Amino acid sequence: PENPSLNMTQIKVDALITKQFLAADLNEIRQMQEESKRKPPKTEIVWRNVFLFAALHIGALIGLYQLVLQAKWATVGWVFLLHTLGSMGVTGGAHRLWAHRSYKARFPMRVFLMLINSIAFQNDIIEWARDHRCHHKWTDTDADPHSTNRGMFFAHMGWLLVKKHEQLKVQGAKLDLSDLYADRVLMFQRRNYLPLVGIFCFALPTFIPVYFWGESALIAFYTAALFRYTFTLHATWCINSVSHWIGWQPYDHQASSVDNLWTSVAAVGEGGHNYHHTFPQDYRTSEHAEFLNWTRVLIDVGATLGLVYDRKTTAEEVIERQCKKFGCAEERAKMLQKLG
Ligand code: ST9
Ligand code: ZN
Ligand code: ZN
Repeated sequence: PENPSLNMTQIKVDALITKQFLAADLNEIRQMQEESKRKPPKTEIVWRNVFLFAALHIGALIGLYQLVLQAKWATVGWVFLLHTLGSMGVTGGAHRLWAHRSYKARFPMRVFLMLINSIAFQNDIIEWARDHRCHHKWTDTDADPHSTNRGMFFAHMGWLLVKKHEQLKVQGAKLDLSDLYADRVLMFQRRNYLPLVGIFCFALPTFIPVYFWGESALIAFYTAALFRYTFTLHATWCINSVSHWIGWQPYDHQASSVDNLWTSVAAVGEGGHNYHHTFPQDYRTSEHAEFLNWTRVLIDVGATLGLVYDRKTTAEEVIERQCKKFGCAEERAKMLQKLG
């Protein structure tokens, strides 16, 4: 059998040097962080979003009630499947492939990822990846769209309810996004975004339970569309709040990011956030085992099928050097023993 490591690229230089797209001057970042602490930014609420999210959450609560008490078992499974697929479109697609370029994917795989990404309705992938590159490059400054400097509610979802900071727009404009604009799959998604999310986030999730197992249309809509969409949003947002707050920091004690078991479970493998901020080019985004990283399993299956290649990992010597200099080797060993 073919050696799977053959189409992997091992990164052997220190992470801070190789962060493609992301390399920022550390002193400049410290200065920007201090500045954002000194001058708390003014908050300009976008009421349209406040009302839309409030309505969505009321719908989601009705959906949760129906899911627990009224829905058919097949609908419960359907909700779980849609959350998993939509999340993988975010983690495997928008995040690991497009924002970070941590592996390469052939056309059919990119189309698949773009379609399941549309289930999650989290802005089109180009916009998602632009914000995310800003988050990594200028973490916890005013140029970070969901900076934890502005509190955990802001980092979680508050940032989607207010105008963006001017610094984010100024700094973000300096990013090179040409790789994203050059991908015709992403341009297709951008041009057809509303019909795509209409179909994949709302219409199909409602229609399939009605057509195939006779679920009531209202129950299907509230559970598989509204509740499931809201649940996936919160699982994603937890990476910005909980995963910058409570957990392990074996790789970098200075960062706000942490490795957290629960966010790994809810976000199909994205909870190894201290590792990920330290080695953002690594397609695994953590050192945790497969059961805490289903997105890695998806990418590896893609590689077995010949649809994925050039998966980037980090060499052990680099991880060790990093832990010794900026983190803690004992904490790493203890965490991996506990979480697997
Ligand atoms: C959602 C996204 O929920 C969630 C992302 C989470 C990210 C998580 C990251 C960490 C996790 C990683 C692991 C994944 C885990 C997944 C787990 C799965 C379970 N750079 O935005 P506008 C400029 S979406 C440069 O209108 P406002 C640009 O010129 C939910 N420039 O700003 C832009 O024009 P254009 C559904 C930038 O007016 C112009 O500003 N979606 C940048 O301040 C205007 O942009 C929503 O709810 C930048 N980064 O409004 C929509 N940004 O775009 C919510 C902006 O033409 N959004 N510019 O180039 C909005 O309504 C608005 O964006 C706003 C700000 C009100 C928040
Ligand atoms: Zn982060
Ligand atoms: Zn990332």
